[in-house]
Amino acid sequence: MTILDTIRGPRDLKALTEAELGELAAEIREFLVHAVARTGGHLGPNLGVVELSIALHRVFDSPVDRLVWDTGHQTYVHKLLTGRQDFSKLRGKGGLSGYPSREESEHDIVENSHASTALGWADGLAKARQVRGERGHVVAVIGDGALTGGMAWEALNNIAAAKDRPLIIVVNDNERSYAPTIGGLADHLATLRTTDGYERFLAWGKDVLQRTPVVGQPLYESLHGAKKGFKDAFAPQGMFEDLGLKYVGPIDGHDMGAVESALRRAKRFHGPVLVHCLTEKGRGYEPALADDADRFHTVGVMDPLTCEPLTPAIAPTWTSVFGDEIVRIGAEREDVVALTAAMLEPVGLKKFAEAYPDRMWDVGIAEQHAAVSAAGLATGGLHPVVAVYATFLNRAFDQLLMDVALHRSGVTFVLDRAGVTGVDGASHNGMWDLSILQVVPGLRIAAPRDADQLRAQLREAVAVTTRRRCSGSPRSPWAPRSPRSAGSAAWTCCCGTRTPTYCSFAVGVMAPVCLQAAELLRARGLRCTVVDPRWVKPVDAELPGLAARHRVVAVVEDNSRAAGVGAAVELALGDAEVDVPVRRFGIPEQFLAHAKRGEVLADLGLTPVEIAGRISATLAVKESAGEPGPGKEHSA
Ligand SMILES: Cc1ncc(C[n+]2csc(CCOP(=O)(O)OP(=O)(O)O)c2C)c(N)n1
Repeated sequence: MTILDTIRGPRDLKALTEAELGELAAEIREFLVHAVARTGGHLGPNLGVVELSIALHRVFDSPVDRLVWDTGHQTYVHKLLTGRQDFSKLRGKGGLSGYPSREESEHDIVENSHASTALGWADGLAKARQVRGERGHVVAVIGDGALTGGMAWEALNNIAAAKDRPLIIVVNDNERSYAPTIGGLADHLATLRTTDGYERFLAWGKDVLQRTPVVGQPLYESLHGAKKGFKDAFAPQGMFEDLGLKYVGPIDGHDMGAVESALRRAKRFHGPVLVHCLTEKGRGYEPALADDADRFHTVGVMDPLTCEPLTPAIAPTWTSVFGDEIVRIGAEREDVVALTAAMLEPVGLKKFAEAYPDRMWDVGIAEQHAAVSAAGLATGGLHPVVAVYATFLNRAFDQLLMDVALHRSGVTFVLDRAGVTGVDGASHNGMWDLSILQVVPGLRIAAPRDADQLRAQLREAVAVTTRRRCSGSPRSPWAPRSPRSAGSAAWTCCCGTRTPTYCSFAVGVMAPVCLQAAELLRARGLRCTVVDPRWVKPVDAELPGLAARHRVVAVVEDNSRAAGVGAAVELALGDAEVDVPVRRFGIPEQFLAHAKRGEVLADLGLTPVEIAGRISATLAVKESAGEPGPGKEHSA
């Protein structure tokens, strides 16, 4: 039996000896490598927080003390220490979530995996404690990457304002998001990292000066209360202390004793305090440490010894299709520039960055800034391409609306991982973009159905906005969206006949699903037209006329049914006085549990069989109501 086997909850950690704790850390790393290799998931970030997670659970009493993990991708160790050791179905249907989950455990508070929110949550939790007169600590753990997000700074501003409200911020500084963290904050953390002078000086002062007769104690006290300028001579605590936070660090995040003693000091402090821990992403696993591109931030199913992938490679991925095409466009067009919010490689911009380093910016986890900066770049005469995961564009909605669209800035947003993404769970599905973006005036949205369309529509987006700019007419943002799944959903045929019964508008990768549904219905004698509208916003002016020649219109999208393309089509038909019923196939208003994309789509009824069944049921109802039957001539 291993020590890990004996850990049923945080209490079991408290009695362990130093040697046992070291052994436990090694066992956890071994466990993580093998478990995550079997299912895929976040490996590097978790290998980096083994000691930190153990120390947090030894020093604090979760769930009475509140531990909030920013982003939550680094909570596998926390899960292991809080009674969740069955990783066999991690991120799979019915298995553990890849992020914190309230359903799973009372130790999990925040399950939103969008970065930079932990400090805001902690601020609220600490205020609630104060107002209700409750005891207990509030601790937020945030990475140096997440700390680049503007929300983190808004929270810091508020947290620092209450000098008497205890709140502990642990900065897990591994110097990286996926890639190394860059920017002014990263530079500042780097400076702090190299200088533990002040804390050491104080420790030395306490030890030596307090033993020095007569002048020792007063001198120590005056040094301890010294002004910041003096402190800066020993260590540039700068920013955090200027804000009004007590700064403790930097601490070696893999020295469990040092982390524990820093956390105990922080716990005794009656105000906001920041503990700066230095950790190593991928710690203890050689293949990860050797991969400086992203230190195994996320891995697929792989052999833990060779790191060879064990699932068939998807080639080419949508991301790589975009990545290659944008490099070609970059060669033809010097005004095309690109931005990423700390996800250079995941969104496919690495090759562009290598080819045109002066035309590429990683802005940190700062989607809002990316959008506004892009508006500035466009106004300055360039054509910015902002590549983000669809789910993270939610963050930048106001900026897209007010700074990009209102100013008719020629910006192309490329929405990676649009639609149902599956295993990353509720917060990672890109299932809202087609709804929230419907209301943005002037914005055009493409939903490419395959790799060729993605290339073509990316070019249309970049070219048209530029042409408009040259001609002096209004520019507008464009947003091609592409899913996570393979980029080879070939558009093979269209089942249109002389007198089609129903018309199906297939949004992007739902095209093959619609074609298969059409085949099933055709076998039952129902004739149909399947349409790929390509640009799903605005609704093509010809679509109402086309719809009018059918008895039912079905819109199939892997986006929310509320306010999505289906709703827009319905509106367009209504405006054109076309009285044909629209059936919206999409995602109901709910958050989706983690499972494979195919499983999620099946549960939602977004399969050819389900769609065909529902369309034929609608037609049957119409027929029994006395309308012309399938195949009969119908005039709308
Ligand atoms: C708003 C938002 N944008 C992008 C991401 C994608 N993302 C997940 S983890 C991560 C890097 C986080 O870096 P850091 O906070 O330093 O944690 P580490 O992985 O290094 O432990 C990013 C960019 C996200 N989760 N949320």
